[in-house]
Amino acid sequence: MITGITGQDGSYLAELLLEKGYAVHGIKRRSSSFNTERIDHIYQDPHASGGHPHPDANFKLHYGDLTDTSNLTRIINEVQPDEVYNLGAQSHVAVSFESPEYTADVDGLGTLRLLEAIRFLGLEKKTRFYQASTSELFGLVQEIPQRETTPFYPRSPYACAKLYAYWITINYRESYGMYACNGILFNHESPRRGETFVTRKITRGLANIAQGLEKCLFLGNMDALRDWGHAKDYVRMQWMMLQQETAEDFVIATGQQISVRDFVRMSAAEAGMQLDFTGEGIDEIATVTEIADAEKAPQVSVGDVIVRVDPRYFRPAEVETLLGDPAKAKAKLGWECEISVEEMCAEMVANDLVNARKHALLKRHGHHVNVAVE
Ligand code: NDP
Ligand code: GDR
Repeated sequence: MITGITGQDGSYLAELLLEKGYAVHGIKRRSSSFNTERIDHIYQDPHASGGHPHPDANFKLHYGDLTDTSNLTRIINEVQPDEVYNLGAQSHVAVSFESPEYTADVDGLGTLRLLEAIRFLGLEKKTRFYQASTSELFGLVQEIPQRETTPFYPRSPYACAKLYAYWITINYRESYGMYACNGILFNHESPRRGETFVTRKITRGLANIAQGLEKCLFLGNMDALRDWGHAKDYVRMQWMMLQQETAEDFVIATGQQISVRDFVRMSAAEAGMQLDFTGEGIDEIATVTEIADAEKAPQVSVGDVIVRVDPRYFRPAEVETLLGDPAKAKAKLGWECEISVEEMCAEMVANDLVNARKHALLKRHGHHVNVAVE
């Protein structure tokens, strides 16, 4: 059973588990518009054959919400899951400053609701539990690189909620002998990454600029340093963590970090443009110095300013630097990251260029194109 099945990680994890022959149950939220775009390709329409519905398709979705105890308890009772992956969350750090109480409810108490439902239903010896913990717990870092023993210093309502979830997971393991563990995952991205997280905002924004759909990308703190991996590598580790003899917590990271600015530079190169960064703080800009691939970037000229800073994207308290040490995961589980940040960036830009070309074509034919930015 996967909470957050409609999100980036939920979609990759569902694919992985289905490949392994699992029956996968996902919890999705009711939404006024479709929210299953990331999993539509694996969903088997029960009516697709035109005849009677197939009741035993391996992939089932249940309406639910991490704020709704009775709903979660009912679904867990129905499904009797062997493994629960709690990936559902209000996962945006900046948004957590706007909605701190909701974030605490979903990300903190939501975890307790699942653990307590498992215990209440007498499943504590059957159901294994994975908690999506985060490098945001390290916040104002106390040690470089960060490992399982590094003290936490959360810097946002999101991180504070996830701190509660981290400890309540350990508490249920120690109190009730549950197989419950935390994956302390550093940032991981992909073409399925939400459009308002910085990597996807950059790859999508630059692809749109290259194809003439936008003029300029506005970002916040370009000095922030992150340890970025690929979501596919990280969901493999989520599964591995539930297959051990005893439950333990693991840091999952690449061990390399780069700045937001360098991710912009790398993405621009993938989109056929070379950039020069000048100015400091809120006056920093990126100017195009060369068009290396005019087929990718037909709508951009040398001298165009295509990235600027907007202080609106600064956070009340920032996490400036994160760098993980995945040594324990490598030693104990043999896990290693297979996709580099350069390969991931290339995949993301290629995907966003395909989308941008489609949108540009529609626009040329007079259709309205939504290139919403945030
Ligand atoms: P996403 O934001 O892409 O997905 C979050 C999922 O949670 C979505 O399916 C969303 O539904 C669902 N959700 C949100 N609120 C609720 C709610 N109230 N009840 C039930 N479901 C809800 O996140 P990722 O896939 O990137 O991350 C997965 C998990 O890992 C999250 O818990 C995140 O905090 C954590 N994490 C992520 C990292 C990363 O770099 N990606 C790193 C470390 C931890 P909907 O689609 O309807 O919005
Ligand atoms: P993060 O990811 O906060 O690390 O949380 P995000 O991509 O939002 O920010 C990374 C860094 O980039 C800086 N930044 C901007 N961020 C956004 N979103 N938009 C901008 O315009 C912008 N400009 C600069 C940020 O200030 C920050 O320093 C992600 C989420 O997936 C969490 O759920 C997860 O727990 C952590 O990663 C690990």
